[in-house]
Amino acid sequence: MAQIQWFPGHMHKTAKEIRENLSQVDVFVELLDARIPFSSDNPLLTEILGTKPSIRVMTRADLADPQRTVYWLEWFKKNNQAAVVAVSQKDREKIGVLVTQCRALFPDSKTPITVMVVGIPNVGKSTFINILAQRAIAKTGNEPAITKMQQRIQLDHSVALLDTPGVLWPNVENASSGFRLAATGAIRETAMSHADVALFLVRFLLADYPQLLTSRYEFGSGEAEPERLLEHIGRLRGCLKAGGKVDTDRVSRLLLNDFRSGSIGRITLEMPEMILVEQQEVEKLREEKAAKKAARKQGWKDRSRND
Ligand SMILES: Nc1nc2c(ncn2[C@@H]2O[C@H](COP(=O)(O)OP(=O)(O)OP(=O)(O)O)[C@@H](O)[C@H]2O)c(=O)[nH]1
Ligand SMILES: [Mg+2]
Repeated sequence: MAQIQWFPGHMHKTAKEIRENLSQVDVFVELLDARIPFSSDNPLLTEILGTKPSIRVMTRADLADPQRTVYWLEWFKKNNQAAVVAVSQKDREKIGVLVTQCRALFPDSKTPITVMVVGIPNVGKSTFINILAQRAIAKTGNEPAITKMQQRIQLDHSVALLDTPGVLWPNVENASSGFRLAATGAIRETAMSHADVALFLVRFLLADYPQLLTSRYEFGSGEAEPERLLEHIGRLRGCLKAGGKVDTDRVSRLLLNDFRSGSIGRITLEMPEMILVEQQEVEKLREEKAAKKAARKQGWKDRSRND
């Protein structure tokens, strides 16, 4: 499976700035996407934040499968992760409480505390800040890389918020994670093939949410195969090219938009057990790569000895 990679210059800059400003930040609020709790958990950010106090919040709970969200919350708890809660942009009160909790970590502080909001692109950082500020102070938008630089927002006399641009990581080793990040909208559209991402999504939905697919796109058993189903949706929705052939790019974009807006239903793309299997595969690939590299190196040594 081809890997999707997207790590533009401003992300390098953001990661560097977060590192440099670490001493000025009191608490981090790290946002995860409830539809991809693992793939939205950026190891680069985890490494940068180190042992600084942080609260982790799953956003877009309104789009995620509620049962799976409960499962993930339990899993995070069992695995001793920093406090994780699930919210949607409608949960204004719940989001407000989070800031009170941040502030409570520093009961003796005479100066305002600084809370930096971090996370992958498009996860809802600026929306989260606007909810707290009760006004549209940070620019938001339904695509990644809307926020391009840090922005400080003084919430009241006791808390200042820092909005940051989204950060991915330079090398998403788990190819499936790359596809899930693309499906949820964390990766710039130009960095991926819509058809590849749509086929990945259809394959997953056929396995995990067949009933949602059936009720949205009315199809029979003859179409229950990813390529044929995409073709069927294309015909159903009139995504056709001149000559009547299905426009694969158009139908792929339609499917991705349906998924992102929640029109197919509430869907969570990953579960802890599935990630465990994937991680083992990633580890295997990593070992194979290392063995190949070592063999190449040995080959060079042997050749130079014989020269
Ligand atoms: N359904 C739903 N949509 C949300 C939620 N939170 C944010 N959004 C939407 O997600 C999109 C991205 O939100 P932003 O706040 O711009 O995301 P961001 O993390 O600041 O994005 P970048 O600055 O580009 O990294 C917007 O269209 C929001 O309306 C949520 O809880 N539920
Ligand atoms: Mg933003």
